[in-house]
Amino acid sequence: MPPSRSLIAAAIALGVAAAPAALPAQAAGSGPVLLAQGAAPPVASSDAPLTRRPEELQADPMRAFDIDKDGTLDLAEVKSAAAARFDELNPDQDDSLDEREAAPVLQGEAFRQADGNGDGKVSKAEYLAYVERTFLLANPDKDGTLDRAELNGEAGRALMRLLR
Ligand SMILES: [Ca+2]
Ligand SMILES: [Ca+2]
Ligand SMILES: [Ca+2]
Repeated sequence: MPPSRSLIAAAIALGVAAAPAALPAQAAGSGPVLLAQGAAPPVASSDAPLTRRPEELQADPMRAFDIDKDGTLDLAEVKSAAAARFDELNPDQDDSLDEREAAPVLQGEAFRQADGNGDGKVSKAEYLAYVERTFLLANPDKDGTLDRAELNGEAGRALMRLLR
């Protein structure tokens, strides 16, 4: 199995489950990141998507990325998946993708559109901004979520190619 798929699943699972679990590891006040999580309940939801499998990503991206399981993808869910995909494509962690690194998700004109400042690299912020623009194109009814019909439209399919 390609390691990339398990990375996505792990990143999504971490996003859901890691914050409450991390709290007891350090005393309160030890850092701004943990402080921001201070209001989280001590017990993590039992609904963490630990059973998500790589095949699921291929077969049903809705189920794979729909963290709150409401049957639609909202912008936060899409950006969470996009951030995980970006990290996966950026093993040197220099916060930007050159054209070669970005090739699995952005080619040619799409790469140039995503490269907002035209420096020949796509930063994580630029990638997430491009993902957000694509999300808005895929959501013509402007209700804040993408349903299955919208995901199957042209812009919806383009958006899914940015996430996996
Ligand atoms: Ca959802
Ligand atoms: Ca750039
Ligand atoms: Ca919609």
